[in-house]
Amino acid sequence: MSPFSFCFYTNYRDIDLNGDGIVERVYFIEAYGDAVYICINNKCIMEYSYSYGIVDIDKSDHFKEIIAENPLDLYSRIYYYDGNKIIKMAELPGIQENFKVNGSGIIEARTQGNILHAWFYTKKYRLNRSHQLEPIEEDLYPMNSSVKVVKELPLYKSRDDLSIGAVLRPGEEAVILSSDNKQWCLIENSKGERGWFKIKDYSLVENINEDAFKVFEGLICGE
Ligand SMILES: [Ca+2]
Ligand SMILES: [Ca+2]
Repeated sequence: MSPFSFCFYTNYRDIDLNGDGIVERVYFIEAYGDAVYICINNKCIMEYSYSYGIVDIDKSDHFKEIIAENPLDLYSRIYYYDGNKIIKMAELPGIQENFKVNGSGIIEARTQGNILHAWFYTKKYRLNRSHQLEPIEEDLYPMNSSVKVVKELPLYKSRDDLSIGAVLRPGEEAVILSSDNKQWCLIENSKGERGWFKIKDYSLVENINEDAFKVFEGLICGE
């Protein structure tokens, strides 16, 4: 029985979360303000989510996981139940519809980039041996943003070689192919010439000390 059996509880589901053949009851209880308790049987933890889903991140283990989503602040917390405790696994950006779960042990989360403009990439998280989700860091993430060059931009040959290679000219079309999401972007013009530009302070292009929104047309303003 719930310790809050006198309270109104919502969104309940009966499901075996830890593979022991015994069904657990999952439900919400309203707390105060925006807070709720998310509960499994008689164990509850405070949350700020408005809905939850149950997924199977790794089909080869006995657990199913709970995604508690907060659509206002656009994050989700992932939990599992070990038969005794509700255990937090990770907090991911976005809500359920931003996630892809295919049972392989990896969650893919559509994630907004940290530099240049409002672009999105897929960030992957892997289940580790402690049944926690850890991010998989990648060297470069695809961006594929089409832009028009409005200010001449000399490009560095590589991230290790800051001599100038290709030069982008005003009026030409280009595609920002990828970024490390920290400071580097790889761009290619329509002639197939490639090079790198370096970003600091979100959108300042270090190569010419000019804001990217004055260098390119077609970037998307973030919030
Ligand atoms: Ca169970
Ligand atoms: Ca599983």
